[in-house]
Amino acid sequence: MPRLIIVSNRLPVTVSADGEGTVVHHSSGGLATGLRVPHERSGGIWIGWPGDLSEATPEEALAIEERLREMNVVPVGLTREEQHVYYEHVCNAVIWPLCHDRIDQLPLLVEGWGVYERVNRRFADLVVEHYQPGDLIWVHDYQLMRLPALLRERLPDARIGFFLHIPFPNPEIFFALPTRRWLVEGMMGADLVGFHTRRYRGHFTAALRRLFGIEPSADASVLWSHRRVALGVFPMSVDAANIAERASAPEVAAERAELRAGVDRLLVGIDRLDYSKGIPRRLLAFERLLIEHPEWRERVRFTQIAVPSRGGVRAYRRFRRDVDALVGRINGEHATPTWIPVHYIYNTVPESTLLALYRAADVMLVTPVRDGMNLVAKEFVASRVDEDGVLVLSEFAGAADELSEALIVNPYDIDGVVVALDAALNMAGMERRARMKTLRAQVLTHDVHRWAASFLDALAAVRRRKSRRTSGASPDKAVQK
Ligand code: GDG
Repeated sequence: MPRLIIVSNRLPVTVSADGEGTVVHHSSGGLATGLRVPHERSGGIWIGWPGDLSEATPEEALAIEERLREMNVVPVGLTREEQHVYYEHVCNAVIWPLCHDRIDQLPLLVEGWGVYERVNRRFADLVVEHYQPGDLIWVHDYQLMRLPALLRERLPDARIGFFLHIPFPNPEIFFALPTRRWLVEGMMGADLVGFHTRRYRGHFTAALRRLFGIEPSADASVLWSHRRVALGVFPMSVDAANIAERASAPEVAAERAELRAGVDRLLVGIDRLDYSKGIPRRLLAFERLLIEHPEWRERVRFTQIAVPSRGGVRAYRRFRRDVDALVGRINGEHATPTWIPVHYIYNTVPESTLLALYRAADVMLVTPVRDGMNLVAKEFVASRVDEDGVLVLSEFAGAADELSEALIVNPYDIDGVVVALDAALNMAGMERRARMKTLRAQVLTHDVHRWAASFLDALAAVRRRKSRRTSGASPDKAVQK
């Protein structure tokens, strides 16, 4: 197996230093889990930002560096200004909303691209410093869209892969970005560009056609500056067998029992508090269920975990206030002295509680208005070793392409969601099990290890070509700015 250089904005570690000591440990996110095996087995490195370490003393900083070296990870430093302009503004206030079709969330000033480029260059410097001929380089996500082209200039023969974890939007929306061409050129520095779904790849090829007048060939690759760039579809997934095992632990069963105490039916939602996840419409659908089907009053509870996210971005602060107000209004209008309909938790919960919630749910609500994949839906399915529980899933989550035995809904159609909720709550055991069996077969056979292996196999298969460099990575023909 060739050595692998993984590059992502955040490192797969959690580091804390507060002047009283340092703690560095592996994080458990989807990417960290999926790439741990190839990272360790290939003897490669992982390059990324370890988080804000400005509170660390010089001694602590040294201790952290030493620990990171042992873990084969290479930290990229970001100044406060870079965290603000590159990460909070360009990445999370501009590219993120655009790629989730939320052009209305854009700030008035769509700027900061010089800082975005500067940070991407800093990542490039570190990759070049550590690169050895024959290595595979795998760049992740929207924070590093310029990196493949910056690397191609300096490592013309390297095999470079890029995977986009969020949707690539319809060009009509993407073209609002003043830098649309420059970002696409950045991605095209790779040999293999991967998306979660065929739809996102289709949007990307439509953007290539309109910006540069190029068409993909039958094998979904395009010729770009004398190189062939493959455009692949790799739906990301979860460590399904491991989740199933952990969800079967006795502690999880005990916590599950506590969560169910005194509740006839439990609905669950688990999301970062992000406007792409569809939480307000989900709450309205739940409220409408209580109004139109009063038989569920005092019998159902809707537990919504909203994980604090991106508090440095104004749109997220505003969104939090809106959700707080909506939960307050619904509970205020519908609660009784012995029953509160919405159990809202603005916090992260420990992993065991997460698994217990998945196991306890009669109905899991995953209703984003747009989501690249959505791993929560797959984690829910993986955890249901009892083959029970109903998944209500938005057609606008990438996961809907694979999980067609879920009750698929349009999250904008609140009446339709109410019908699905009522159907889910009334579904007979036999149907629930039949659907869950099919869902589980899909998730267990298409797990995150298969995802990582299939991307890396495709990247390793890229033919190494002789260096026939052209400047930068622009195509020969341009039809539109
Ligand atoms: C992006 C794309 C794409 C959530 N709450 C808690 C907790 N979580 C964990 C879940 C899950 C992860 O966070 C969320 O993953 P998602 O995929 O649902 O969403 P994003 O964070 O938006 O991820 C998405 C993904 O990248 C991968 O490509 O699927 O479309 O937006 O793993 O379990 N974990 C714990 N406590 C919580 O309270 N421990």
